[in-house]
Amino acid sequence: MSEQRLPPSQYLARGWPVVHYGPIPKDRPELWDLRCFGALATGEHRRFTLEEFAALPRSSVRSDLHCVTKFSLLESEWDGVATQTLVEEVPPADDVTHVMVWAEYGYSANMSLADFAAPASILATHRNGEPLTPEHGWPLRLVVPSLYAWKSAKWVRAVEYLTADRRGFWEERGYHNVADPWREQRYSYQEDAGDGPPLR
Ligand SMILES: Nc1nc2c(c(=O)[nH]1)N[C@H]1C(S)=C(S)[C@@H](COP(=O)(O)O)O[C@H]1N2
Ligand SMILES: [Mo]
Repeated sequence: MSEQRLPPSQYLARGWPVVHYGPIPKDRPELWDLRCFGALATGEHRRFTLEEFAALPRSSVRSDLHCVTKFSLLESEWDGVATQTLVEEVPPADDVTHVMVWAEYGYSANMSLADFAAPASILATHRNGEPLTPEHGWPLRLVVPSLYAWKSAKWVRAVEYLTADRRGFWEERGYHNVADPWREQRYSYQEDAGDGPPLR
């Protein structure tokens, strides 16, 4: 059962490992906001306070996280705001192809708009009924199960709509621009033409 949900070379995590680069941000709800910028249909930026974000329609999905270091966390129940809901609330311009998700301290991850807004993708506040803990991304983290988990940014603060793809934090530092775990797209040297913008 679970075996079929494990992409090649992945193993089942014991518990829920904590993986990130840099410090865990302080929880400062009064300063928190989520910004949407870049190529919006309206041409105007949008900003949600914690309260405004909490008023958006909520969803729940069951999905997996696959870390490029080879552990996978299977079948979590994530609650939050579906990325589809955000995209409906804040429509991108017609020529948007990708998004850059921004987190605290300048962490970023790029992905296609299709992966970002896929039905299984969610901006999560809870896992298995429990609020996220600070080390897992409280107050808001992305979960995009179709891509390696470095794309599932914790401590999300902004979503930028892009009309051309641009590399995020790890995608500039040797990791694969697309990062499909089922195709083991781990490193940038595996990229084919068209998988991403040129590396500098
Ligand atoms: N802001 C931020 N988000 C991040 C990371 C990070 O370094 N910074 N690491 C990513 C990586 S590599 C993984 S595997 C997952 C791990 O999520 P977890 O700690 O909740 O298991 O978070 C991702 N999100
Ligand atoms: Mo990871």
